[in-house]
Amino acid sequence: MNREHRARLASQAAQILRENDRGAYTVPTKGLYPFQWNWDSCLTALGFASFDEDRAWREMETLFAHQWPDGMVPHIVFHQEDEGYFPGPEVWQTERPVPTSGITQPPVAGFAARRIHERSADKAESARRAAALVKKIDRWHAFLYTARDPRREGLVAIIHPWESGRDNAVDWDEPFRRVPHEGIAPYRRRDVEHADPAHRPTKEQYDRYLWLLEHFRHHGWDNELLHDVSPFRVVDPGFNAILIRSCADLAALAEELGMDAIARANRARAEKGLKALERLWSEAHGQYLCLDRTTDALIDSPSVGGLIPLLAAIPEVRARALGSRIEALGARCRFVVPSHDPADPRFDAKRYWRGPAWLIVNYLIADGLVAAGMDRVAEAIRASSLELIEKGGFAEYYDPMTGEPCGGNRFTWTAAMVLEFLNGAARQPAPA
Ligand code: 9WN
Repeated sequence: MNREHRARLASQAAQILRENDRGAYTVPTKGLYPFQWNWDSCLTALGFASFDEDRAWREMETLFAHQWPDGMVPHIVFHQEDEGYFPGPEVWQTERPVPTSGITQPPVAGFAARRIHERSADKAESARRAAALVKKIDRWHAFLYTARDPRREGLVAIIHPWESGRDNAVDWDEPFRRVPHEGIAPYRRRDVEHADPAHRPTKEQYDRYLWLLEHFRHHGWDNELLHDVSPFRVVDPGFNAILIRSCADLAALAEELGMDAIARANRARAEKGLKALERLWSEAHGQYLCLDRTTDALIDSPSVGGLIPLLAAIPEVRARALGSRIEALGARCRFVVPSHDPADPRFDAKRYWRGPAWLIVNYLIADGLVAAGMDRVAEAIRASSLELIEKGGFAEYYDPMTGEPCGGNRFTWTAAMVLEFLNGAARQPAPA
């Protein structure tokens, strides 16, 4: 790709960020998702950082202004009314000053904050803004390692599939059997009015999402109770690896800013988490798997959640095995990285998190591959990602077999990841 070509893609990506910018936060895309989402915002901040550092920090500051008193950072902040999304604030009823959802999402904030600070031009201003966020991110990490790890195992559980960010992954099929799907209030989905229903979760899955929401609401959104009362408690290697990496990055950032107690606490969390992650390794699959905390058994589902641990400082032998796994997946798909293994009969090329490729996941995995010295595999992911954009525009996700764009379009975090790929993540080797 020549310089002009790269500049054109970068300017299209920046244009999408501006289009979805609501001043102090961005919406993931117009129509389908009209509010602020947690991990979308933190990854989007990375995109902003390449052309507007102030705006990058503001994106994260806005999200953290809605942190709960117990430390949780909600997965959606409903900044303004909008009928276009279900379930809205009237369903969640979390009684927050500005309405929010009552569950969380993958904690990428520590990772993003360190990266933005590292690249900042105005170090003094960046240090000031980073320091305020570091305290809040530390409280979020402390929340996760208590409320979602009550037995202090070093692994946190998610209590709702939406918390994983991979809503309808095959990973949840088995534990979802234990979640009732009857007796919930009648509702009307809005997502299927904006996107092709064949690309979205099924009605039965939505019924169960809603059952869990009503169950937690019935328990007053009290995080001291929710882990134990939830029939859905799953340890996701993706969520945990993101948390471990964010703890390690927060520790490094805090150290640089002279916040030693926070640095020590997060380093200890990362070390304990890394050791505990071994429990999720499957020799048979050559990757990590989810663990069902209600049965203490691994879930037989080779999804991309088990490849995301590349992002954490896992042992070299594990990183090599995951690199080979990604190469094997590459041989089965035209575009990488599929969210589920196509060799598994449950793979569905267009249905959301059951097969499609997502640029944010590609970015996180490519970052880990570079750190582990597997530049060639990282470069294949980067090239595949940019080719998907060239062919299908800035979509929410893509069919990994055909490259067909799926879900919403002109998508914010997809655009942010394009800026990241163009600006250096999984950097192309210098021409000889
Ligand atoms: C529920 C916003 C979010 C992403 C998630 C993605 C999808 C929401 C939905 O969209 O989830 O949180 O309604 O489908 O799965 O990862 O953060 O882009």
